Amino acid sequence: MATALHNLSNYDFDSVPDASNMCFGIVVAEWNHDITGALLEGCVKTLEKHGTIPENIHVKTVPGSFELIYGAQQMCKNDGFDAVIILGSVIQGETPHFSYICQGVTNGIARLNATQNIPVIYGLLTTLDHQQAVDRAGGKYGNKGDECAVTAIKMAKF
Ligand code: DLZ
Repeated sequence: MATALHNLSNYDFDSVPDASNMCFGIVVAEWNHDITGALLEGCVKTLEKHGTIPENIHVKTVPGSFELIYGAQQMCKNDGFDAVIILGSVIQGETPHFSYICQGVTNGIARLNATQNIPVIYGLLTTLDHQQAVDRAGGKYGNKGDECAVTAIKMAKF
């Protein structure tokens, strides 16, 4: 295993299984919609690139990242989905609110992964400012939405 993984970057975009028979649910937060919209675009484009048909990509929005937990839990009840992806962007402000939301969402999604029957992929950007989010939503560090799509396909095959 160690040898097989030796030359990979963080994300191996080359050995992604065929996703033409897969079905995904995506929950997206409306807060920081310029960022979450870009994450969604990358995610959908990457799922389709690997064969998923548009009819099998089901997108629902929630107001903020904290609601991603409930949204993902509801989607996990859908027998037809192979994986659920959450996409959100929390940007640090002047109060500790940032930490509470980040921790709440992280713990909530971790709990779903431990209790539900399908994987829930964690696409939450937690950044210190808006530019760091832009850099990770189609900017100089790529698009976390693409990475979530690849992760969802690989985990659906797990
Ligand atoms: C309240 C809030 C704040 C301050 N910041 C963000 C943010 O940066 N990103 C985000 O997705 N949501 C934020 N929210 C909204 C909360 O996630 C949530 O929607 C509300 O607290 C209502 O439960």
